[in-house]
Amino acid sequence: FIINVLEHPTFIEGVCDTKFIDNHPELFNVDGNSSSDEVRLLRFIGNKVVNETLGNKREFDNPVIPPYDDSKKLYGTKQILDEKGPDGLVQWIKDQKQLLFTDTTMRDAHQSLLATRVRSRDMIKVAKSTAHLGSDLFSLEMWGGATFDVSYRYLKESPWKRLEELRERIPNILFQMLFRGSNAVGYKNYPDNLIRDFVKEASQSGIDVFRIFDSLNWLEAMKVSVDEVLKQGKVAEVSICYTGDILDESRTKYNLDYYVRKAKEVENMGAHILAIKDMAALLKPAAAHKLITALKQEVKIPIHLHTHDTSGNGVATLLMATMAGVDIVDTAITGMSGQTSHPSLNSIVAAVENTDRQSTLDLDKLQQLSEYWTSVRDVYYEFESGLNSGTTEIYKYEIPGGQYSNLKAQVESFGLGQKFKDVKEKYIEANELFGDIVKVTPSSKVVGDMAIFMVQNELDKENIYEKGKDMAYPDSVRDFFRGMIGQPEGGFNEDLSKIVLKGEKPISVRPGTLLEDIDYQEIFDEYKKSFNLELDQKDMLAAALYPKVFREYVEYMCVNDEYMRMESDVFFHGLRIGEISQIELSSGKSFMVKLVDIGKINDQGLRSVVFEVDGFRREIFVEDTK
Ligand code: 3PY
Ligand code: ZN
Repeated sequence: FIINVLEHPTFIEGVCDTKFIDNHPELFNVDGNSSSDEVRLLRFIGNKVVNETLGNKREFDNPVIPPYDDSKKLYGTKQILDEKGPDGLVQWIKDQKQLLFTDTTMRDAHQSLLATRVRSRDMIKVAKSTAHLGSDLFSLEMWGGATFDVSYRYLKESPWKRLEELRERIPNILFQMLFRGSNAVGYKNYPDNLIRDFVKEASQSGIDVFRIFDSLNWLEAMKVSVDEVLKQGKVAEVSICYTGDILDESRTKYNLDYYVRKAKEVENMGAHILAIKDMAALLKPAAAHKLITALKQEVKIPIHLHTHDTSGNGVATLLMATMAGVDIVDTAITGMSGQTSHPSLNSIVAAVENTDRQSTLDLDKLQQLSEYWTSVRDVYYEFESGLNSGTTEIYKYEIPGGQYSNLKAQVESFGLGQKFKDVKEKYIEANELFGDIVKVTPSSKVVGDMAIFMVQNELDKENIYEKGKDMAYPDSVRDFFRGMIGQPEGGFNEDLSKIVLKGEKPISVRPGTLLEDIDYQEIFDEYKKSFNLELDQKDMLAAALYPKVFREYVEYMCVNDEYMRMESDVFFHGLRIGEISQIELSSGKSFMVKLVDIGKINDQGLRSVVFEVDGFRREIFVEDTK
């Protein structure tokens, strides 16, 4: 008989230490003298097998790690930064005629295609090949955005380890992260000491280029992060989020003048690079040409363009921007490109061949990297969006790609699944009610929550002031009107603010100035007391950013091992009957595991799962929760 570990009284009290399993052998019913890490491993695989695949795991190709010449000395943009500093790097960028490339495969590409689920294992395996075959890349975007949250929440691995392990294997290419300004790598404003300490720790662990944005393009909110990046001697790449359509003369709020004005402000802030962040793929090709042409005339710092390929126009947008003189473009390796991801790196490299913007990247080498990623991607098939083609619907709704699938799930969770189209229409109306705001994490959530609320309560932009005046609005909407997300361009809709806030006074200063500093000692003491763990600075930052997620991660680690070295097909799908896998634990210990048999469900709701571990038969019983 097996007790569910999560229901064990000691566990519920949250007073387990990392030796929980060793102290509670009664929780497991394993024949033979298995060690506790072996038991944990078999339970992990047994659970996948019983509750997810029932032995019907698909066959996957073994991703081929592209070969490289190990004797070749690596030299790249990272050395330029380390030797010449950020200003020297900026000068080097300006001296280049060639178009420079960022590869987003390890961050935004999988955030946009596979719900951010790509594990460190798959990145680390190809890291050395990437260093050699992609040595002429400007940067690798491999951290930040949602990767931090998802690593702890779903992958049960430390994002800090990912950073360190990749850095060790890729010493020559700049590492770039997406930093949400005052929201760091989270969804709300954090105290200034947390922002500064995070930037410091990330710099020391290997991040070189910080792409900083604010979800309302409110530059005030980015000042602390920019200041800290400059202090750390790293590259401050400050973003302006693109919204609207500068080609549409009837839309006067976010027109060319707006972007030029913002770009000049960014330059005056001391940014090294200006990023145009087109997170919702709204920048049409002709608009890109017009925008980049104007910006190149008005600002001296290099320009880095980020767009997505959701509409199918992404390649054209990047090429038009290239013709207008953009310095650096964001792309993803072909196998991880297109649709909600980014335009293909390989395609743009091919497109600029034999032009004055020709790149020194080698297409044959990029092809090998692409084949690796195509095989890896297959293992993550469950996380694919299911879209088979691009869509121009995004121009109408302006919903960022990352939000689209989340919003659909959110709408379904409210039992409004059949009303998704209505919610999308209300998204447009909610945005208008807010005075047309920039929509990206977290401001996009405010608009999404409002759209759902309007559908639920049959509100529209006319009747809301009367019908909606006594209603309680979603937390995110109230936070927005309280000024906790920042100040939108053109201010708030005062009439709407009154009915949402019901007398509460909004703030007009940066929320960070009102928040108390994080007390690290308090976090340290809490984890020491609850788990007998002594957190280091990186862990404390994670605990401060995501108190609940990080605590759950630690609780999970009390009863499970970290499987960063387990192959992803085993991590997600377990084993097929007869399949053998060599599984290495983080401790360095390794087991040869074969799945022999899965038994029928017994009257206690358990199934027996028979393995062979290093040649010895092992049987465990797993609760069938399906
Ligand atoms: C993020 O904030 O994670 C984004 O990718 C926004 O575009
Ligand atoms: Zn993006």
